[in-house]
Amino acid sequence: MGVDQQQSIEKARLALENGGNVVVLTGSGVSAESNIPTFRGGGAETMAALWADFDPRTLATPEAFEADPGLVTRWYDWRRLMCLRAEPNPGHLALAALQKRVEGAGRRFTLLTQNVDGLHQRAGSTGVVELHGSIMRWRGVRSGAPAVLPEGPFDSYPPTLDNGELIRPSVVWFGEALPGDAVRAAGEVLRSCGVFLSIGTSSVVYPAAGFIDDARRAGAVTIEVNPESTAISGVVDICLRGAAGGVLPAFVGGG
Ligand code: BJW
Repeated sequence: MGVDQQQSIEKARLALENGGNVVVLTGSGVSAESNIPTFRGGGAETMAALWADFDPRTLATPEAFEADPGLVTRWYDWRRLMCLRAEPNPGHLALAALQKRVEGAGRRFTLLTQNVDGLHQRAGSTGVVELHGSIMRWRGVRSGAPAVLPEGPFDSYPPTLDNGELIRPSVVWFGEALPGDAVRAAGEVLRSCGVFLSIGTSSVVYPAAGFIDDARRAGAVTIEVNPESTAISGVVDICLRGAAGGVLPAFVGGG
C-alpha cells in the first residue's frame, strides 16, 4: 500500500472515530468480490455469454418488461439465483462490524444500499434501507400480491400468480419512484450525518447520486471507496482507491 493511501486510511479512521452519525451508501461494486457483476461494468466472466448481448440499462425498465416480460423476468430470475448462491465478502462483513462498533459507542449508523442482492443483511447488517428494492421479493404487477418463489428457476417465463397475473421483481426500475419510506429514512439520516461513506457506486443514478450533496450540506466528512474515479470523486474529502473487500477491513476493522 502506498504512503498516500495509508495516510488517507488514517484520516478516514479518525473521521469514523470522532465523527458523529455515520451514513453509508453502497452500490453494486461492494458485491463485485462476491462474484455478482456490477451494474454498468458487467463482469464478463459472470455475466456469461447468455446475457452478454443485453444491456442492463435497457432491461431494468418498465418499457422492457412491457415489451417482453418473458425476457426480463428470465434475466431477473437468473440474477436472483446468482445472488442466492453468492456469499457476503469481507467488505460486507466489515460494514456489519462497523455498525456494531458505532452503535456500541452510542452513535447512529445507517446503511443505505442501492443493491438488490440482500448480501448486507446476510452479512449481519441491520436496519438496511433498500433504496432500489430487492430481487428476492416478487409481486403481482396489478395487485402487488407477494409471490412465493421457487428455490430454483421458475418453471416458465414470464411467471405468474395462480390466478394468471404476471409477477415482477420488487426492484425499482428507471422512471419509477423509490419506496417512500426508504427516501424518507435517507433524507432524515442525511440531515444529521457526521460521516458519509460512498462505497462501490458510480454515483450516476439519482436520487442516490445526490446524497453526497445532502451530506456535505450537513457538514459531514465524506469518504469514497472505489477502485475507479467516479462522478463524486472530485468533491469527496477522502478517496480510498481500491476494492471494498480489501479497503474496508483495513480501516473499519472486521471482515
Ligand atoms: C468497486 C469494485 C469493488 C467495482 N469494490 N467498488 C436527476 C438528474 C438526472 C436524471 C434523474 C434525476 N433524477 C431522476 C433521474 C432519472 C433516473 C436517473 O438517475 N437516471 C440517470 C441514469 C441519469 N432515476 C430514476 O429513474 C429513479 N427514479 C426516480 O427518480 O423517480 C422519480 C419519480 C418520482 C415520483 C414518481 C415517479 C418517478 C429510479 C432509479 C432506479 C435505479 N434502478 C437500478 C436497477 C435496480 C434493479 C436491478 O438491479 O436490475 O438500480 S439501475 C442500476 O443503477 C441499479 C443500481 O442500484 C444503480 C446504481 O448503479 P451502481 O451500483 O452505482 O453500479 P455501477 O455499475 O454504475 O457502478 C459500480 C461501481 O463499483 C463502479 O464505480 C466501479 O468502479 C465500482 N467497483 N468493483 C468497490 N471490488
